[in-house]
Formats: sequence, structure tokens, C-alpha cells
Amino acid sequence: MIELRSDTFTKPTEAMWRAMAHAEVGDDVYGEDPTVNRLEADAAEWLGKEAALFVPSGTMGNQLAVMTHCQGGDEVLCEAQAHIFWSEGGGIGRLAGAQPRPISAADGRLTAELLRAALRDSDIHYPPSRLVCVENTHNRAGGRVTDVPTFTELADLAHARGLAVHVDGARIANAAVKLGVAPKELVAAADSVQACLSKGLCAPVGSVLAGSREFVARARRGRKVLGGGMRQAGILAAAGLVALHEMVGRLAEDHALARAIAEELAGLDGIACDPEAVETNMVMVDTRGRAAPLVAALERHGLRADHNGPRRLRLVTHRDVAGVSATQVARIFAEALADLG
Ligand code: TLP
Repeated sequence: MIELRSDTFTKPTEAMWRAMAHAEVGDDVYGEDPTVNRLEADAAEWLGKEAALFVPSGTMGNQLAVMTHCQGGDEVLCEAQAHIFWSEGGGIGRLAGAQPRPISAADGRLTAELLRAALRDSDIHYPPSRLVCVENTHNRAGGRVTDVPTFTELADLAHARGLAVHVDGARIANAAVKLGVAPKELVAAADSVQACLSKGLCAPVGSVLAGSREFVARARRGRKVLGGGMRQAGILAAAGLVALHEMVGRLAEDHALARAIAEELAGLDGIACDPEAVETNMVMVDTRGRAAPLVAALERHGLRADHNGPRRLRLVTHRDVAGVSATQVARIFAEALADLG
């Protein structure tokens, strides 16, 4: 079975299994797990922030950021299809008591211009606008990248208007590789950033949330409230360290395969796919309203894809499909489409 539903399906590498088996551990709730402490220090350095916190998931990292930046009644601005708004169970309202304000942006790219149009002057009727969240790469937009100048202009405007800036960098490494910049350059203007270790970087579990020392200290309290204090978490952090230090460089391969798949699929009748829209490791396919039956047919032919609404289907490349060829994927699509008639 060719697993293209998500890069979350990646299994730990041999180096990760070895690191986990031999990890030095302690009680992380007491701050005494040396491997977690090393991961947090290295992640802070990688993201160019004073400190970082190891959390079980990207969702917890994002929601902790909102909880830490905001108080009840505050407004959180984000792109209308951002994961933090769309796919985190309403956590902005439920956990932080804050109010999301979605802004639609072409290709998921929030800009200073869009933010300027959305910001309101202070008024007793309005919720205080406190935080802007930027997703890079943007998942539902198909892995689109926001570059350094676009992000910095937006962040500078947010700061000038008294808002904090959080980056949902679940796939910030993909964005950085695509742009040829270091992740720390890409998020230099952010107050906080969440980066996943468990997606294309292949760690089994975990994300890091980075920011100022004071921000991370408060987020650490929030993590305990959410039940995210994980004791001998060094077993997981050990794999995270391998993810950080050994797995970023190869992401370009995933991007190349995604692009090659899109080019092959663009030649098939019955679906539409734009290779120019593939910037990182995701391919969005317009199935002309047949997403569910096509996903089922693909599965019968040995390929798993993800629904992305009634029309769209998503393919995500990753290390565990690196041996698969674009022509193989296109052949399976052709067979599945033939089944649908
Ligand atoms: N995304 C998952 C699903 O939830 C859709 C995937 O398969 O792509 N931010 C972004 C941009 C994400 O794409 C995800 C996961 C998260 C946050 C949440 O990370 P986890 O799953 O670790 O909570």
C-alpha cells in the first residue's frame, strides 16, 4: 500500500529507534530529563528563540500559544482555513476563551495588506485584537509557503498595532527548505512558533513551541494544565533530536516527488492538478466532485489518499514513500479513474 494520506504516517528511522532505546531519561515535570532538555535547547537554537518547550502534538503547541498570548475575550486573527481554526476542535474558544477571526487569503498566504484591512480601531464594542497566527507551510492551501519579506511585513504591522505573532510551523522545515533559508530566519519576526517533529521529519511523536524565556515559562504551566507533562519523555525527545539534526536536509526529495506526481497527474483526464501549485510536499487534486469514490477506488488499487472536502483529494509525500515513482502513482490514478467510468 502506498501511503500518501499524510506525512504523519512516517515511521521512526533506524537512528531514531536506536536513540530511543538508549535515551538518557529523568522526570521532565521536574525539569530533570536530560534528553528533553537537550531537545528544547537545540530546538530553541534552531528556531532562533530564547527557549522552547517539548509538547506531545502540534495541536497542543498551537493551543498553548493561544492560551499563553491571550486572555478570555481576546481576538485571534488567522487565515480562514488555518489548521488552528479549522482542525483543532474549536480550541481557541474552548481552551483560551478567545475568539477567532478568520481572514480569507489566496493560497492561504496572509499578508500585511489583508491584516491592515481586518484590523479595527479600539472601540468599547470590539474584542481586543491580541494575536495573529500564520501557518507556514499552509496545509489546506496545499503546502503553500509564505516567504520572509511577506511574513516580516505582516509581523511588523501586527507588532506596531500591539498584536503578538504566532507561527503554526507544523511544516516550517519544509518551508525553510523550499525557500533556501534557515528556519530561524523565517520566523525571526515571530513571537512564538510551533514546529512539528512528527510529520516529514519522521519522529513518532512531538512538537516544540519556541519563544521568549518568559513566554515558554508560562506555556510550561499551561502544558501541565492540559496534561502534557510527560515524565520520562526523553524516550520521545531522543527521536526528536534525530528529526531536528538529521531529517531536514532530505525534505527536498519529498518536494521533488510531489512536483513530479503533480506533473504526471496533470496529464490525466477526469481530474485536474496544477503542478505550479506544488511548492512543498503536498499535491491537491480536483476530482470534479468525486473525491470519496476516487479515494475508495485508489485504495483498491493500492494507494491511500486523503479527502479534502467533496471535490479535493490530498497526497502528501514523505520519506516512507521515497521509493515510489510518480509514474507508478499516475498509473494507479488512471486505473482508479477507469473504474469510476
Ligand atoms: N495536520 C494533519 C491533520 O490534522 C490534517 C495532517 O495530516 O496534515 N498545524 C498544521 C498546519 C497541521 O497540518 C497539523 C496536523 C497540526 C497543526 C496539528 O498537529 P498534530 O497532529 O501533531 O496535533
